[in-house]
Amino acid sequence: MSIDVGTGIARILKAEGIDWVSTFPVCKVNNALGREGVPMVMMRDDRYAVAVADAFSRITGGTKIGVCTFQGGVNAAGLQVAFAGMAQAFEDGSPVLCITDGISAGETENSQFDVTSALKSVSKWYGHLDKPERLPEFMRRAFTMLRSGRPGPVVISIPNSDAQYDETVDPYLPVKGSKSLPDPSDVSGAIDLLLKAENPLIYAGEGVIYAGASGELKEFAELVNTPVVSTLKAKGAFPEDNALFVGVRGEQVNHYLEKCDLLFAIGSSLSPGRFSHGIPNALKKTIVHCTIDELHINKAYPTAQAVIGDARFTLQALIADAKAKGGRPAGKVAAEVKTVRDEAMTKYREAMASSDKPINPYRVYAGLMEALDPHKSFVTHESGNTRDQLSTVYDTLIPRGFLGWGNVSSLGFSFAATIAAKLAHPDKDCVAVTGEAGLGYMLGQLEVALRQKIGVTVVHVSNGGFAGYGPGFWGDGHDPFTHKVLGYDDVDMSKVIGELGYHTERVTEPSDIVLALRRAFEVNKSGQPAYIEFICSQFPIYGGWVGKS
Ligand SMILES: Cc1ncc(C[n+]2csc(CCOP(=O)(O)OP(=O)(O)O)c2C)c(N)n1
Ligand SMILES: [Mg+2]
Repeated sequence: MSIDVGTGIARILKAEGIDWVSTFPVCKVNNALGREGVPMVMMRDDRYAVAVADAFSRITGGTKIGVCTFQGGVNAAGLQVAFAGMAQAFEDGSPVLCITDGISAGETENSQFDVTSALKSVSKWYGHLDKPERLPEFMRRAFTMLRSGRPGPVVISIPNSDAQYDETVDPYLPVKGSKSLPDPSDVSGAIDLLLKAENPLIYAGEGVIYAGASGELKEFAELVNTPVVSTLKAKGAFPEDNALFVGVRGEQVNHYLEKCDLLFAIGSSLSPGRFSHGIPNALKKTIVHCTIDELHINKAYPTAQAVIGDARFTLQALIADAKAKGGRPAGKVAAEVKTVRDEAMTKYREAMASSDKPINPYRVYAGLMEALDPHKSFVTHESGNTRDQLSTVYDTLIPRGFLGWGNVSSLGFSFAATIAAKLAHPDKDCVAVTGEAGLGYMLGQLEVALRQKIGVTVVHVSNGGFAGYGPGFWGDGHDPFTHKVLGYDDVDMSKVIGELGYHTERVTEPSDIVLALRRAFEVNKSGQPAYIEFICSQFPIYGGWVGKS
């Protein structure tokens, strides 16, 4: 039977278990999605259309694929704005499917912006549907890539969504992702090195979360009695109340990265970026690198032993090999982790108990930890101090109880992430913690949560500027001319956002923090979003990243 490509896409998405698509108009397939009953979450700009779908894929660890549509073709206005979201998804390796209008035959080379080369630079695969009957082939390829190997965005561009094809010729059947097991001799070599090392350290990356391997990681770490550091994006991959958990950042992490003679990386590219650790004195250390992608081997550091495969299958094989070789004795490993961690955390724990006014931001984070059930909640940060501070102190007990993001951290993503988290887990309290800059990005999007009745909470650490950018007790600041905005003395954002229809509060008393948060989570239950403004001090103190040396 002959159908149009747009209808074919809608049916294929349904067959693939896609429950909704995020979008910003116009994209020509949207009408077919609507006609076929695929719900659309319409954001208020194209970057957020991508970001919500991207975040959904991250939060579900790729077990569900986020899908978005945006405007393309010769009038690629939407695509040019969406590009920011795509670049971010590509940078962070998120398996999101982006569908856009393609440039049709007879219209190529008409515009200045080169769509093909731009999209190729931010995707795992860019498929331009040059014949309507190839749609099943392209969609099979897209979903195979989204579910296999190293995660990354896939783009399908549709030059003519009205073009007809016969859907009975190549009937679409949903595709499965494939995973690979590591070479047993590599596994054995990795365990031999680990058991020989004096001070090994496990370095867990987001691949552990995508592989659903948190349980295996815990079993492995305990079997070989080795402390664990998680990357920002892997925060929560290892339970942070475990005796072997060192941290994401902070003096204790620096201590272990310096001290280790063997670094055992699992599910991380080991790329020394802006928001990750470098490995100090790497040339004097042994690096075992378990990764899904051979492009990461011998990338920034010489790899002593590579183990290539899916993180869960890899960990299962490592566990079996280490068990056969007797594991590692417990020794004083856990006791040392506790001592070093407690010492490093002392100043933050003091700040978390502070009764200062304006409120110390760490007291807000302590309030979040008190008001939220760590097994039934989702918290994410913004770019700026909220990232740096939360990733230093916020205890995460389950994978994606906290979403750390950003090899580069594009302001505004937290709101998209929180919307996606609530759509993925309607039973969880979902919170975005932001400063002024992130709030500025998300203001235009706030209407979406009201319209869609998505009960999320935005926590604003309101400190009147870009903390640490201007001069203060920490020094001169690196942007002394560009750090001030209208702050809480000038504008009452809780009134502004309250007028939109959010439940809002402005909190100045440290003792009100937990109660205000609880009230917000209560109204969230009925689908009303909340915004809580905490009048805070500028306190740009947090754990650092260890540089590559
Ligand atoms: C898209 C984008 N542009 C610029 C930046 C650089 N940047 C990072 S944080 C920040 C300001 C943060 O200030 P605020 O939101 O008030 O948080 P605070 O540091 O005060 O807690 C800026 C400009 C960025 N991360 N993302
Ligand atoms: Mg600020």
